Amino acid sequence: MAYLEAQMPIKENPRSFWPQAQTALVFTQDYGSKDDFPSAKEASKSKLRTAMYAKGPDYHFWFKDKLKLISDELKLIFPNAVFLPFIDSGPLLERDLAARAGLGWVGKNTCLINRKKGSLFFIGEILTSAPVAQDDANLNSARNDAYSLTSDFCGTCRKCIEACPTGALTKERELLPKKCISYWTIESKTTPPLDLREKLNDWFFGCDICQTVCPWNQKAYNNSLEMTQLRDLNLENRQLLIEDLRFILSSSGKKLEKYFAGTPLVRARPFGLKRNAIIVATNQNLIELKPEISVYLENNKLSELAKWSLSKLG
Ligand code: B12
Ligand code: SF4
Ligand code: SF4
Repeated sequence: MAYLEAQMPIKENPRSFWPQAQTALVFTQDYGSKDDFPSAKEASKSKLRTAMYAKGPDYHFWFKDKLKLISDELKLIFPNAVFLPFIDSGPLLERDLAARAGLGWVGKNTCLINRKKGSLFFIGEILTSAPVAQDDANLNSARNDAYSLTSDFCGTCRKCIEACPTGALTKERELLPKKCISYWTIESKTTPPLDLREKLNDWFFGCDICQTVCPWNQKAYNNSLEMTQLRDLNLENRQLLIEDLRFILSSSGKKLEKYFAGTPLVRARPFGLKRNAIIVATNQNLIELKPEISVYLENNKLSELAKWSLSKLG
């Protein structure tokens, strides 16, 4: 993630790149209930354990489209102003902007948390040259509201830090990406170090643990969020998981790209999907997949992982 460092000067001062930016309008958008998305219904049949945000279509498109629509409406009202929508990939500190907009506080798990909504939402923003017109009295009361909203409501709780299986939350509000399951299953272009592999458990793409253990999310979702570290599969689900993983291990890169097109999972690319499949199969002790994994003994980038896996599977 070298881009994070390269983008730092713009993140520190967005106006250095967009001198016309006067205001940031900050939005949050729930991941969406699975039923909202026909393709997500398909995905929910899968037994691959993916982070909740990745169960629907790729938010980079649908959330950006929504921000574009709002920008178009605003342009009608402020024809001389510039409106620039961003979601995720822009060089902006989105959680920081959202906290400053009064949408929540940065929790000890480093996520932006809202007292009513929890943290299971995306953040997007529109930078604009239009100054927000407010008289002094309104501005002061808005500021007061924002400050009371952004107070830290973590208190003495440390559930997220204690539950993180890899110790990625090294201290309050500090995350070491190189230990985070989300990094190793989504962003990384290599295989994880030996000491982390078993800790990745059955996470195929992303990780939700430090959010699902959070009382603010349990409250927002009426205590319905799954919190298990490693799923205990019944026979039927075990068989279904084997089929999902077999498909990934035995499909060509092109086939996988086509299959996952339009979902967040394409970001891991075929290499990442196959790497993740080998790790999940090993951690779930799916010995039935040994023939499919053996094929990767000859693969430049995955042979060491395949060897590790086969030695574990016996
Ligand atoms: C790189 C990245 C990752 C990396 C590294 C994460 C990291 N901590 O930096 C990895 C791959 C590990 C990752 C994981 C996840 N990510 Co991510 N990620 C990003 C991305 C693209 C950049 C983050 C960044 O700039 N990091 C660099 C450091 C310097 O910035 P920072 O950690 O944000 O810290 C700043 C602020 O937090 C602030 N801050 C810190 N403490 C405090 C305290 C106070 C009081 C205030 C005001 C500010 C403040 O100051 C810090 C320095 O400026 C953002 C999108 C974006 N453009 O912001 C999404 C983003 C942060 N990710 C998001 C999500 C959903 C996730 C996952 C939940 C996905 C998953 N389920 O697997 C996990 C969560 C892991 C976790 N516990 O945070 C959402 C967060 C939504 C939310 N409610 O908070 C974002 C905003 C994407 C989006 N547009 O919705 N992610
Ligand atoms: S996403 Fe998972 S691995 Fe990353 S900090 Fe949270 S609990 Fe730890
Ligand atoms: S689990 Fe507890 S400490 Fe962690 S973010 Fe939620 S409230 Fe804060």
